[in-house]
Amino acid sequence: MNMELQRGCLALLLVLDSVFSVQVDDNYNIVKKNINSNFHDVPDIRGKNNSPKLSTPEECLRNCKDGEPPKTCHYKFTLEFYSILGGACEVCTPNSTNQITPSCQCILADGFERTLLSVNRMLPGPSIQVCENDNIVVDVLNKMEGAEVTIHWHGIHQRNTQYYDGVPMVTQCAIPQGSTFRYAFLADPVGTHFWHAHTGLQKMDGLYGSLIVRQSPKRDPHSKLYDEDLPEHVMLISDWFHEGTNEKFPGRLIAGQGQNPDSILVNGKGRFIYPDSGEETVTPLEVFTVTKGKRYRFRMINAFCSICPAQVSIEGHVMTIIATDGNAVKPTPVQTLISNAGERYDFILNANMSVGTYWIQVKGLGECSVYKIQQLAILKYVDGPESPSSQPPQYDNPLPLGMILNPLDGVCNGKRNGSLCVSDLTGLKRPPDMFKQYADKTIYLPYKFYLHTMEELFKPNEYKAFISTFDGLHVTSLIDNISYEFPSAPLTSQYGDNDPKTFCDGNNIDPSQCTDFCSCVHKIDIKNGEIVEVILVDEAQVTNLSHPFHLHGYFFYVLGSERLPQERPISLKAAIEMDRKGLLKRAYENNPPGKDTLVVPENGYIIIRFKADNPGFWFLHCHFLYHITVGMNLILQVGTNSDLPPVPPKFPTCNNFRPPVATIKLP
Ligand SMILES: *[C@@H]1O[C@H](CO)[C@@H](O)[C@H](O)[C@H]1NC(C)=O
Ligand SMILES: *[C@@H]1O[C@H](CO)[C@@H](O)[C@H](O)[C@H]1NC(C)=O
Ligand SMILES: *[C@@H]1O[C@H](CO)[C@@H](O)[C@H](O)[C@H]1NC(C)=O
Ligand SMILES: *[C@@H]1O[C@H](CO)[C@@H](O)[C@H](O)[C@H]1NC(C)=O
Ligand SMILES: *[C@@H]1O[C@H](CO)[C@@H](O)[C@H](O)[C@H]1NC(C)=O
Ligand SMILES: [Cu+2]
Repeated sequence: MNMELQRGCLALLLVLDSVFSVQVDDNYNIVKKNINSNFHDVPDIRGKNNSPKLSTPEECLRNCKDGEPPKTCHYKFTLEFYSILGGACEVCTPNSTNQITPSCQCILADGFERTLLSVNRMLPGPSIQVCENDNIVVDVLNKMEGAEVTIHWHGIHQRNTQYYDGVPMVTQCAIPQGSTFRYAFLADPVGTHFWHAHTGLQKMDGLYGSLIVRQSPKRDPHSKLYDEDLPEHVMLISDWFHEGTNEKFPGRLIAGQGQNPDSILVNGKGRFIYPDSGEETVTPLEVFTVTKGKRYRFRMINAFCSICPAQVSIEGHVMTIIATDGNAVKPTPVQTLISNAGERYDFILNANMSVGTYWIQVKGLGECSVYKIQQLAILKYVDGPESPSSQPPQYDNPLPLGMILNPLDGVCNGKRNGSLCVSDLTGLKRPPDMFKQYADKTIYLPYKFYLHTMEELFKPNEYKAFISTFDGLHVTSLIDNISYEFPSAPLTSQYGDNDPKTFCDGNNIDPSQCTDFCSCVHKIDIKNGEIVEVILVDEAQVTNLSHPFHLHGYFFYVLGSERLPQERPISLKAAIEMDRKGLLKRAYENNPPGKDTLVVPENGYIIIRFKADNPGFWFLHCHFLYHITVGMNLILQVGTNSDLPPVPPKFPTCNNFRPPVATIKLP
């Protein structure tokens, strides 16, 4: 059978039975299961002797071919408290990051000694690099003293594997110390994704890594635009403290206020200049090697956690954007790429300059401008010198800006030359129904900070979550006047074990339950299959602070995005009024790319749509870590539990334990 035909049949099968998925049998052969089977019926692939057959990175990292059977890519993540510049650095110096089991367990980061959380004693953690529709299995062993954890696979839609989305108390109980939780899901959709802890502040202490899903050249609309798509050209950028994240939570008032980072890392590497002495650490910078005359696909992942946007530029080179969050876009050249926590951008770098070595500058913007936080990396041509001949770019004397993607002020195409926004990018797919005039359901979601007075916050018997900001303000995040609370039992697997009174929906609230501040399990119900429009409205209006929102389980499409002038503060009421008058502009004719993470401009709004065809409990939240901790989250419930595949056998359970006191019989 020819490949095209085979693919057609497969597609048909997929349509006919929605729970079709690719499975492995006892001998690690791929078997196709159909109706009513699902991922969880896989026999324990550890086999009888319980010793896992793990994949090396190379087995699954390959040139993806059409018609090739999917592989099972099975990895083990061991999570620990660990040390930067620890004893391992007396044994060896790390030289490669694309490993599951590092040959050297020394982590250098930016040369500043601290404790971190590590996966397999690496920073970033192991990179997962697979082909479309491979079967990813990850055994997460929690060896962190006194800590629980879940891992979210950011960008993976978890269709039919809703139990593995990694949101604590929404899709699973957190993994307790000493225990292993086996995640298993299909590598879908394709694209540049990443994985990270979704519990507490652990992500920023080191629990993150890349997750790359490639496709065959035939299925990649841009394959002719580049010669190489190599694992060493994944560029994961992250912000970094020189102390544990808990030191900044809820936040100090006298020394080291706020939650702004000390440093930035590029693939876990960098240097640090001590502000007082001007001395610089001597750790290696990340080096991206290219050969003159070739075109390379780079895959940039913004794994920042703080509120700082990140600005990337490469000396003398253009970045031609070809995809974002896994969605191909019309190739768009830019010189400066600004992104926010959780976003990914793929770009082509044409190594057509003279053989040499060039600077890559990664600047932290927004609050990071106060301490001028930046990091450098190197683009080295084969046969070029070890370091660039030019002076390293400084924070205040950066590489030339040229065309900017995502300028901070949100002023883009048409209104000003020299900058583009996501809404100016052109997607290559136009999903049907998405751009019809009226969505089936519209949800307005204003969000803001609730500013506490000390008297009101520190009352006996009240324990409201809060963070203290840089300015010493004590705030809690509210979406639609609600600060998100955890359910007591995970909704995918133990919905009925929750007290229904703990749920609330800001769009449909019982006034006796909530007025101007309330905290509850914020959950909005959506019918399976509806086209849903969400209008996020920035009532927070903190100068130069724009919040990136991430939706699990879906791509969404941006119909509108606008920042209002300072003298016209936006509010829910103003947005509804504008919409009534037709002033919330929806660009029906545009063809925006699908995204899963996008920033809402300060004092502005975004209008996003998605087709709710993936049942489940999906988190929608600000991707700033400290905002998550104070409730800038909610759950979109699509369909009901009966629309989900069966709960995996022996899936871990948890809940409150509160037997009536009168029934307790002490011995
Ligand atoms: C990296 O280090 C390991 C051992 O520490 C060594 O075997 C390997 O050859 C090194 N690789 C490179 C590319 O230098
Ligand atoms: C190098 O490639 C870029 C991007 O394709 C292009 O804009 C630029 O003109 C090329 N430069 C030279 C010197 O050929
Ligand atoms: C952008 O540049 C073009 C060509 O130089 C010019 O015609 C146009 O007026 C400029 N637009 C703005 C908003 O400055
Ligand atoms: C939200 O709180 C504000 C005061 O902070 C109040 O004016 C408004 O009515 C509240 N909205 C709802 C839906 O309760
Ligand atoms: C906001 O950002 C702009 C541009 O980066 C900067 O000029 C301005 O000083 C910032 N304002 C505040 C209050 O930080
Ligand atoms: Cu936020």
